[in-house]
Amino acid sequence: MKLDFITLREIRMPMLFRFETSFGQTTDRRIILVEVSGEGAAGWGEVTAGEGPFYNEEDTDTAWHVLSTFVIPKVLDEPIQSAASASGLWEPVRGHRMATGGLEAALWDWEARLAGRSLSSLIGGTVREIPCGVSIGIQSTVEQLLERIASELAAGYQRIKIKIKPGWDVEVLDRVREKFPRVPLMVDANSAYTLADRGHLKLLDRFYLMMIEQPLAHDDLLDHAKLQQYIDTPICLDESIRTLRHAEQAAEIGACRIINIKLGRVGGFSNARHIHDCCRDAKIPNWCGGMLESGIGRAHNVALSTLPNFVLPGDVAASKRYWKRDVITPEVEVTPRGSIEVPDRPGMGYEPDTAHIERLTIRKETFTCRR
Ligand code: OSB
Ligand code: MG
Repeated sequence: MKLDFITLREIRMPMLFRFETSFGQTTDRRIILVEVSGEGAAGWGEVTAGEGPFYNEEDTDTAWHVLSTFVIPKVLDEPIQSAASASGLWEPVRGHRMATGGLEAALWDWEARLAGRSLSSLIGGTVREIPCGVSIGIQSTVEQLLERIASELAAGYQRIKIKIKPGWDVEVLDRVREKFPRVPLMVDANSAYTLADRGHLKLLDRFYLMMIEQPLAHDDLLDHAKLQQYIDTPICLDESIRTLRHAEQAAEIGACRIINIKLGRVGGFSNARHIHDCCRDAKIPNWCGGMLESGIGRAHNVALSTLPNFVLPGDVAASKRYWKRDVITPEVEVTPRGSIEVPDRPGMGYEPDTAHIERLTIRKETFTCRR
């Protein structure tokens, strides 16, 4: 496959709501979009890094720096056999997986378009309609949270995830379960607790949650294994699973019963597939996590969610939950059943709205192949 150029764009997108987690708040996204172009087709990817290094070590500016300085020059210098093998080109780069994952995803979209196939089928996806859940941030009051839950359920979403932190957990869940005793419910702590809180976390067992996501440190496996021994609620790991090795080790020591896979966190589709296969063999169910993506990243999440071990509803929701106007056409829509019908058009199955993207762009750089 012959690339002609790669373009990085930073776009700014104001969110429709403030999203609060145990590690911070987001209202305005700064998103890097990666466009790869050659052989008469273009592919698009999204870097899912946050505005600051609080979910993981990356942020929008580190991703721009690493891509433009170390990764893109290499990719334009060497021939590319396939998207599946492309990550070998930047193998010497340690970490920075959201940066490289955005480029890798663009190469997959490009390859799928060149082959006239859907991205879902190219990665080996089989599911035609994916189940959707929503992630609801920490609210100012419990009443507000209860209202948000009611409106998401009315929109059809199949499960509710609420963010928790010390001081916003047991009492809040008491109120949620009082009002919604039967709703499929889970919580995400984004590493807000330590193993010393195990007695407190044990109190969550009475809410028969589907899972508790990432209760302990972002880079820990061992304490999660100890906690999983102590509580009945299944632990789902998010932040802690960055490589295939982490998934293998988590399975081996029983650090979790569920793993959420995020394309950026693991550095793209190739790594995501390896982790997926490991989880399938270890009988650990997967679901697709979200990073408040624009339509480009959202479209990639839809494709990823079609792999067969993605059996639980993901945090992949409709464009209109996040944005006044998304950067793709059509926008990602959710059925009244709370699902997304997977497009079978070529590539990611949604077209980048380049005119709108251009209006949102605050920085742009094109790197041309000189071979
Ligand atoms: O931990 O899953 C998370 C958003 C930003 C950073 C981390 C997380 C999240 C979400 C939102 O939960 C998921 C979404 O709706 O995109
Ligand atoms: Mg999470």
